[in-house]
This record gives sequence, structure tokens and C-alpha cells, in this order.
Amino acid sequence: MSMFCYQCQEAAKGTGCTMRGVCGKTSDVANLHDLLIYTLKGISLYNMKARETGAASKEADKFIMESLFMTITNANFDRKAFVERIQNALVLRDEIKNAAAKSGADISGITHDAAVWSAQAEQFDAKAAQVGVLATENEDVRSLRELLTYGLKGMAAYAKHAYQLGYVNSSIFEFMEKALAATLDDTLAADQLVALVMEAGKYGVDVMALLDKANTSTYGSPEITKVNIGVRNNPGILISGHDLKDMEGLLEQTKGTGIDVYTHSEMLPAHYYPAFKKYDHFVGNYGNAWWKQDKEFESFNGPILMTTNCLVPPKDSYKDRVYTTGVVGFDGVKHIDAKEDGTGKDFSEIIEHAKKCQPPVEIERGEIIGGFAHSTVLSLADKVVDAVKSGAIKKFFVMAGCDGRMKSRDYYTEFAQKLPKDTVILTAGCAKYRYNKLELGDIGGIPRVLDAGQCNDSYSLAVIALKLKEVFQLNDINELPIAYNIAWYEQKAVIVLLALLYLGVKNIHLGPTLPAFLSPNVAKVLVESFGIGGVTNVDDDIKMFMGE
Ligand code: SF4
Ligand code: SF3
Repeated sequence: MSMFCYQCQEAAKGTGCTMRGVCGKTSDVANLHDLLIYTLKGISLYNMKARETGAASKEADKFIMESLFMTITNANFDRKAFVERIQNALVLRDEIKNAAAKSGADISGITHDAAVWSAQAEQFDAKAAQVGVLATENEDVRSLRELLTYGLKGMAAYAKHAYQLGYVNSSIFEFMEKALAATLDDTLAADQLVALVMEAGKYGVDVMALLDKANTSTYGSPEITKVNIGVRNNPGILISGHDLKDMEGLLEQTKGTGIDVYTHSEMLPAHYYPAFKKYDHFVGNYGNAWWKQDKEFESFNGPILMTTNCLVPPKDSYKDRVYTTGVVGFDGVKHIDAKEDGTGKDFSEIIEHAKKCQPPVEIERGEIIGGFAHSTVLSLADKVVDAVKSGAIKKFFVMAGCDGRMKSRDYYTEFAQKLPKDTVILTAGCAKYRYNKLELGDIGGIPRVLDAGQCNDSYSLAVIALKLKEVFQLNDINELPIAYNIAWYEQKAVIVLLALLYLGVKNIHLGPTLPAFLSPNVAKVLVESFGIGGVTNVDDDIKMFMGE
């Protein structure tokens, strides 16, 4: 075994990747991810102490947030980026230690190796091999520590998007540091770790609310929008990932250049925001969920900008057309950094590249509809409530989450197709590509697939549920006619799940498989306390959900 990672749904054999990631992550990079996380824990110990004397470092908050995000599945495969990060982490850790001491904080009790280790870059691999996931021997403690850590990774991703737009909630950073430090504490009992996992759910709600505010205050509230999935005859740039600030920068800089801009995968919901509708060259969405990029980037012909996960190791045939930015990285792929003077990012190289490329090859025609965030759905509330009262809508199915490569995910297409015609799917995240191009019709003008947006917009689905609970004057969110059949893949889905649990949602079904990082005992707690379940087959599951 040269690595161990089980943080995503595609973990090898359903237990963990041990030689190389199914995602393409090499063992040395996987181990450096672990070493970076370990070092963040040391930084957290000092920053928590520094906070007590008002000397907490904002730089540390940002560093921890970005570093957690870098280790999310399919974000960064670049060894050099991690070696540099760990070097910077060691310097930062010592600066915070000194600042904490200077401010009068008592740091004498901080003796954990994560807070004191040091090494030259050449020794990082050896150190990394000692501090990975398996260093925690008890499988239940390991399971809870990792569940918490993966929740933090998702939280960090959303916090970073909000941060980009100038929205910050320092209590989220405080919690991240407290939770990271707690994963070093061998004295914590399992129920204390469970309590921290639940608390992560609270901050999951907070961070998604913060990002919702950041996005809607900056770009307007999403509107019902038909998005073209065909192509035009100009060269194009394809933008993927979740970062709307990058989206804005690219649209501004491509104005009047003759270059069209298309979204891919999780960037599709950018079309729903009023602020982006004014760009005539923002023409549509190309392709599907992240895992089909090896074919779709090929036929797109133009350059591709990856603003966040999910990046698949690029094939040589199009690698020179891929650009990364933010936390994303891949060895040999050009990275666009933010300008040092703080004036944003310069995408001119990508634009010049696009001018030399052929227009995209058309792979489909038509349009998809979306923009059903909470503001839109709540503006239709009367219609929705009437449809429920009259029995025209019998049940809502929250099918948010992620898509992935596994053949077993055909389940979700079949599930959407076979659902009774008096049901409505509420979705968010890239899971929707399994059914958002099907002809599922509408109920009295309400489409049967309501797409709220990106995975973080699962928050919108929670807001809608809470509002319906109020309208129907129910005591418990679980009395609503809403079922949860969620597809997961990476760690943002983990924080979405924890947020839903925190809001009191029960009986969530997770598929296509349950996380490998849940030990049998931890899974038992989730089943007994929250009614979490897996999926079986479409026919039986629909019967179960419909209460037949
Ligand atoms: Fe394996 Fe997923 Fe970890 Fe990649 S992120 S190494 S596929 S468990
Ligand atoms: Fe998709 Fe990666 Fe998770 Fe944001 S793009 S939902 S998998």
C-alpha cells in the first residue's frame, strides 16, 4: 500500500484507493494532501490560542480554507503545488506561534507533533507516509475524524466562493480550526466527535446561506432560464467548476473579442443569474457532468478554464487547451494566478488561444431549463401550494448532489423516468445531468425537474422545505411530502448532507453506495438517529418512497 484515501464515492473496491486514485491522483500527491491537512491542524492549535488574546491570524483562516479546498476530490493533482503549500504552512505556523506567544497566549500546552514537526521538502514524502488516514488505528474514531474533515473540505469550498465575493463569516473559520484541532485529540470520546460532526452541519447551513447571499447580492436572484445546449459558429472558451467571480471576469474580458463563452457541468447555473444575461457572447452550456470531459473537451476545440473541481487528468490530445485557476492544478497545465495588485485575473492568454481554435463541434441541440432557486420557487408558492392541496403534486423528490462515472448511476436516470407523473424533482449540483435532458413534462406549468443551481444551492432546497413547513403549519420538516434520494461523490456532498441533518431532515437515502469512510458502527449511529439509508433498485425504492 503506497497511499490510502477513501474520501469520495469512487474509492477503489468501495473501501479505499491504495496504489493510485481512481480519480487519477498519484500516491505521492495523495500523501502530500494528508501532510498538508496534518500541518493545518498544527496551525489551528496555535490560531485558536491566538484567538483567545485577540491575535488570531486572518491569513491563517484564509490559508486553511484554501488548503482544505485544494485537497477536495478532482481539484489539484500538482505535486509541486503541494510541496510549496506545505513549506508555506510551516512558515505560517511558526509566525502564528510567535504572534500568539507575543500576545500573551499560553501556548505551553501545545506539544502535538502536528504543531512542532519540521522538515526539508525532500523529507516530506517520508513524513507524509506517517500521518495519513490510517494513522488513527481505531476504525470508529478514524471514521468520525474523516467524516468531520470531509465536511470541513466542503465547507471550505463554499466559504472560499463567498470570500471571493467579499463575504466572510469568521465563526466559520473558528469552527474549522476547532474541528481540525479536535481530530488530533485522542482524549475525545466517540460521542464528542459525533457532536462535532453535527455542529459541522450547523456551519454547513451557515456557509451555504453566506454563499447564497454573496451570489444573489452580487449577481441577482436566479431567474427561470432556458439554456441553449447547441453551439454557434465562433471559437469558444468553455468554463467549468463553481467560481462565479471567475465567470464574471471571463465574460467581461471576452466582450467584443468574437469569442463565445460556454459553461460546462457545475457552471451551468451561471446562466440563471441576471448579471450574466447581459453578455451576448454567453451562449450556452456544452456537454454534461464532469466525468464526460475527456470526450467533451476534445470536441469543444477551444480552451477550457477550470475554476474548481472537477478536473479529470487531461488527455494529451487536449491538455494544452486546459487552463486552471484558484485551487485547481495539474502538472504541465497552465495556471492563471490572481494579479498581485489585487485587480483580478488576466485571462488574455486564454482569449488569444481561443482565437486560433475552431468553433466547437455540436454534440446536441435543444435547451434545458433552470433557475428554480428559493426566490423563484417562493414567488410561485401559491401555485405550488395549490398543486399540493389539490393532489396534483403528490410528492417532491430532492435528488440533489453529484454525478459520477459508475454505471450504477444509471439508477438515477431510471428513477427520474419511473417516478409517478404527479411528483416533482428538486435538484442542485451536477447530479442533475442524469435526468435534466429527459422530457418529463410539467404539472400545471410547474416543470417536473426544478433545478436550483450548483451543489451549494441545495441550501435553496432547504429554504423551500422550511417555507413549505411554515405554509402548511407543520411542526416537523419530516411531515412534508418531500423524499430525499441524494447522489453523492465528493466532499461538498458531505457538508450538504450534514447541513440537512442539522436542519432535522430524516430518512435521507444516499447512493449509489454509502461512503467507504463510514465504519459499521458510525453507519449504525446515522441509521438509528437519522434514518439514513442506501438505495436498492428503482422499482422497490419508488414503492418505499411513495409509501406503497
Ligand atoms: Fe480514490 Fe476518491 Fe481518494 Fe481519488 S479522491 S484517491 S478516487 S477515494
Ligand atoms: Fe459535481 Fe464535482 Fe460534486 Fe458541485 S462538479 S457537484 S461532483
